[in-house]
Amino acid sequence: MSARLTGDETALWQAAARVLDANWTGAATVPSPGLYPHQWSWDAAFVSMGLARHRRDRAERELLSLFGGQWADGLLPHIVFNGTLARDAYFPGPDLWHSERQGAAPNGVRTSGIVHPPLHALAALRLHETAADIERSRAFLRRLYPALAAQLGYLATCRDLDGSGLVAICHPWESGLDNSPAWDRPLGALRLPPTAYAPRRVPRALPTGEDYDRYVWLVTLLRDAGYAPSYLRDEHPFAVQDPLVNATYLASAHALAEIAEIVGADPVPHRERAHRVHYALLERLWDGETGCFRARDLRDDRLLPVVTLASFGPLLDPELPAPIVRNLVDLLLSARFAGAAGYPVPTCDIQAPAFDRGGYWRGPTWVNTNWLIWFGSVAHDLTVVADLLYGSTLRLVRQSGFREYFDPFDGTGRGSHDYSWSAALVLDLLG
Ligand code: 9WN
Repeated sequence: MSARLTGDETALWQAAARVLDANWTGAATVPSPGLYPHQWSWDAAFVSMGLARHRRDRAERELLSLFGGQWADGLLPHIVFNGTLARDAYFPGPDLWHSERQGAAPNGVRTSGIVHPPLHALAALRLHETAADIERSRAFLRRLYPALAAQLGYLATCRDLDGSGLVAICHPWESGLDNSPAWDRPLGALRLPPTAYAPRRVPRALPTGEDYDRYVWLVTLLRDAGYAPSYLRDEHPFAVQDPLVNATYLASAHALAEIAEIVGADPVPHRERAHRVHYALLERLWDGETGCFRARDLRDDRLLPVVTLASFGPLLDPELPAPIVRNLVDLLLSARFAGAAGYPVPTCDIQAPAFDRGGYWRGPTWVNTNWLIWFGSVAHDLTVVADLLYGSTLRLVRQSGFREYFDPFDGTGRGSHDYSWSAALVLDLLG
């Protein structure tokens, strides 16, 4: 804990640390007690950055434990299941994915077969930047470097479906923003067989019913095709290039170049990859007419209509051209986002018909997405935006606790209590 914290900040810091302690299983951190009992990939990246400020040893173990679920082809699964729990502790559990039938999956641990936003190299570099013992930290990076390189290598080889340099998600869960209104059109275009795929009683508020059937049906398609890259490229009905996912990919490629330098490896391929993504983001996902980034549906090669906070993801690109940065700041501060929300940044354009202030990833404000936009704003010296997000995020947790998500107008807490990334990223913000 930093010595310069005020009394109030110290109390908040200690409360956040208590959440992380309670959610630590001995090897990793669960996203929240009860609802999410396994380890999730982008959660682990966020959580490790918070643990770095509190329990450095656990920050390293968090990432190592996640990478213990990595497949031989580099795929880093979005869930690594805790094998000591009942198989129905969470739906969809290991029996839906059947990773154990895949030759590339690790032995002894069951996982999902899809990915999450690849934030891990960025997180590993942040761990290094905040390390007290640099030698130990360097040794940790040396150990993790091949796994991080393999993770980005998998994405470049198996998820660059159109050869543009951008990676595609093949399931809404891969975006981390499960029921974002951005996915309504591609999900609506699926020709779902007349079968109920998901249990009717999924233990959560949203999303349920038909959406959940679509999610589970997509998993069965991926699983039955053995998660094969050729199937993903040529046949799978859901393939979307998302600006936020690609921005995290770009930021991690830059971070990996820095890590390569620290561990004595070659940084050039990672920088080249980041530059390719930079150009492809501008060419494929920037909509100059409306001044925002949008996701592209690869199955009909059209940009998707709804503007969500994923549009601000490319602020994570340190080379984003100044006029585009200005456009994004105008959009962020307008009545469509922060201008109308007392607690920005809402997940969806407030003026869009799909906006739903309580609807999970369809309107509420989340600590992790605020952190990403804050982090990008700091790198671009956007002091007004960075200060706004820093202040409003801390106000949210002071008012409502470390909730899963929040009402963007009045800050009411929603979803799970004691949510790990909400606590972890507050530790990172407080520094
Ligand atoms: C599906 C764990 C995860 C987060 C996602 C969030 C939610 C799972 C679910 O929980 O997804 O992977 O059951 O809805 O959308 O971002 O990583 O916290």
